[in-house]
Amino acid sequence: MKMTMRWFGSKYDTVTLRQIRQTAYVKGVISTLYGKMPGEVWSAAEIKSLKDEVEEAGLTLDGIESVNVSDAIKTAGEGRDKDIDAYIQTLENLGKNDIHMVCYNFMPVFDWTRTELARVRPDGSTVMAYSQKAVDAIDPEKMFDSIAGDMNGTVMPGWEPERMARIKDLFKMYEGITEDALFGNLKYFLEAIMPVCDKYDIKMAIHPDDPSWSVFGLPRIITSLPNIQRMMKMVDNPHNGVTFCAGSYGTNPENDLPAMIRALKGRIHFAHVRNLQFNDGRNDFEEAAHLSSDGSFDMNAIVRALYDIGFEGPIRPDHGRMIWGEKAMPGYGLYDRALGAAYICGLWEAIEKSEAEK
Ligand SMILES: [Mn+2]
Repeated sequence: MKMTMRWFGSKYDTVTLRQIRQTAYVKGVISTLYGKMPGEVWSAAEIKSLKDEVEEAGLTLDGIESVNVSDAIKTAGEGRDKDIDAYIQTLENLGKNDIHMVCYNFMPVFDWTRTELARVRPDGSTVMAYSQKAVDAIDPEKMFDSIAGDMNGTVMPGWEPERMARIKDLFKMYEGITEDALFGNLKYFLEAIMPVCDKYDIKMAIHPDDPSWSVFGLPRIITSLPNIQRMMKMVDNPHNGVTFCAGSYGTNPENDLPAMIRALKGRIHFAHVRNLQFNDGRNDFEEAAHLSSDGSFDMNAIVRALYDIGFEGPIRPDHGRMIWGEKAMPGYGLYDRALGAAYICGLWEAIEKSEAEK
């Protein structure tokens, strides 16, 4: 594995490359051209300048999170083929810049869903949290307004104000789209992009839906092992793989995380590792420190499973708590993610050395 941290670019992120470099644990970043709209081509020059900036700071650019997929592609709507052509052109330009991993998602309307961005934990840290009761009570079109005040002045990925302003239209676009139709649209997209992925060895890593079930009646498909297997089988190419996001799959306690990792050997191209605290099963959970005993997951078993399958891709700590007075994008402060990176590296080294002694 290679330890990385997500970085949104110098224009958007409160965390600097210099700070990331000084964690010592983190060797690379996963970044994006944050201002790009889905359907827009990323030029080779823009990608190169991002890569140069990262490398000048003594880090490597180990992948992109995300190149966003347009709603026209997800819904088979007007302009789908034009957007797919743009996506292929972007992959071509990434390939030319020696970038070999792209994380993306196929979630309708909302990316991840949380009902609180700053729930206070007993130690005074704040975390993002989900309450099914709150989701059931809220008008989905008001979801954005309900959390917009807690973003610490940042723009959160998937919750861009321009996008949320069109939310009524977005819901309309997905009307009548079943899970099967969404699978079909994903297949169409993957088949179109596999040739350029083969050409440049670009590993596509789909991010799971978060939480891993349908919200607001929208279809959601990347939620469980059988569904991932269906996705991989329908376009059977090693470049069609997954981002294993422990915190997203783990929202459903029925998802056995270490067993899923073992079953996905060879097709996990990127790993997000974090912990959750369940308060009422999947009806209420909040994010926790990465440390196993602070939440509900056995982090050692998760890291162990990644070690056992010979995982060599980029791994990153995921959402951190907000601690020590830091003001940053919820989930994406420096301090708690740096602690998470240190902890995951510690688990990995212990496993690696105990294996070597055998
Ligand atoms: Mn994730």
